[in-house]
Amino acid sequence: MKTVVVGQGYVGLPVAMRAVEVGHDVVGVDLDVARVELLQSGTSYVDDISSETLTAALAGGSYVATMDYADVAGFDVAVITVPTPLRDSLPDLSFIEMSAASLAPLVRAGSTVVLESTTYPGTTEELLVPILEQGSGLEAGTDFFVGYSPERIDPGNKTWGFVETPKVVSGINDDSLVAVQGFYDQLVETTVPVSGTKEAELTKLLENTFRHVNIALVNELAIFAHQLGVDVWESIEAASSKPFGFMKFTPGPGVGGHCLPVDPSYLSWQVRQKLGQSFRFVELANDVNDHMPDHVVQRVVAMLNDESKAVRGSKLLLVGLAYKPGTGDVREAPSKRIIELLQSMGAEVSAVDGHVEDHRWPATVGKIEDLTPVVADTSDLIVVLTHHPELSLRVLEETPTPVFDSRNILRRPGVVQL
Ligand code: SAJ
Repeated sequence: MKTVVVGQGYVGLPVAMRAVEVGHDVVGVDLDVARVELLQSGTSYVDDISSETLTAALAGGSYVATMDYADVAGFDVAVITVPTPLRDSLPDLSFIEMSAASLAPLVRAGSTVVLESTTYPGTTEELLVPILEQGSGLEAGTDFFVGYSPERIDPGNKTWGFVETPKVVSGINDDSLVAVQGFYDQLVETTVPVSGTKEAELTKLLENTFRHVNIALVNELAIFAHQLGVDVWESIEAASSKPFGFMKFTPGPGVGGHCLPVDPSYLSWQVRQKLGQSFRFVELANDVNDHMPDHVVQRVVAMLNDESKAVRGSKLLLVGLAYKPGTGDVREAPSKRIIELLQSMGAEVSAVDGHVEDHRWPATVGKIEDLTPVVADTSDLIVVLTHHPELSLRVLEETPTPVFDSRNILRRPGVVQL
């Protein structure tokens, strides 16, 4: 079986490698020449895929990385795993459109095309199908099959990898569902069929909107609990003792990454576009989460003020820039807005984060290689934003420098919690 995976990022490459593992001939397509060159050289840039796995796939002749759709000809199944970002706060489906237009002429009778990218309900049937039909001259659902299966890749998750995570599958009609489910049944342990592609598209948006809204809830709770003099962290921990009907979320300096700050807005955009109504939960969650960096800065200013220090000229040390622990990904990370605000007030900002590579490091922020006692003691204030697993807390436990802890990892006098 010849499988094509369009988009070789943190979602597409694991799909491609799994297809290789189950015996498919796989073509990985990406429009980023640097990525294709790295893949062709056997160098993986995706945390969950080792270069050894990639090299073995290349050596075995069952994987090719390319920018050239000529290599795609004769495919049986094509999986589209391209980004669906926001552009000026609006959904940007251009990568799906370009991929579909490139695939369409190569669709044959009996082919299957599956979309995995996160998008609003209706995209598969209203955007993808017409492009494929127009470019192939064939009829979707009859001559070839089309479906939607949301990605659930959680980078770095050692428990729930691609194979172990149940995969929701759908088709534009029954024959398409059979084709799509048949494909994924070869790759993953469990497939979860739903009646239509719109239900599958909504499933993914529900999963991430659920998180986004609940994170916003505890963020707003944290703001009010602080003003009320109540320890919200202790209450969240206590609520977590409830063995049913509760799911723990924790406050933070904001919501980063390529999923949560983006996906729910696809839902609220569609509701506004198609129904002329506002999806208030999403818009409120966006507002609360987007303003957490401003709240962190307000708390930092108050702590400096308690020390009779102005922000201007203060040496501030940020611990953690990435959007969550264990990754060097700084996309939409709260640290970006926090840095902007602090530097606009004249603070001298440096940071320590061993996960963030140089090419992703903010140009105006001093890079601290190692969190030593001297570094901590010579700062005017320390702000904990992300708690990477390997971060040694000893220096933070022992320094006399005040610490603003947005992740509740320290409990001692002189440390102020979010
Ligand atoms: N965050 C909080 N409090 C929380 C949880 C998260 O402030 O209680 C913040 C994080 O610090 C981060 C942001 O929210 O800045 C997003 O965190 P996340 O844990 O949701 O991590 P993501 O963005 O990598 O989300 C991915 C999603 N996976 C996919 O979209 C396939 C999400 O659906 C997963 O549930 C999530 O990983 C996961 O479970 O780790």
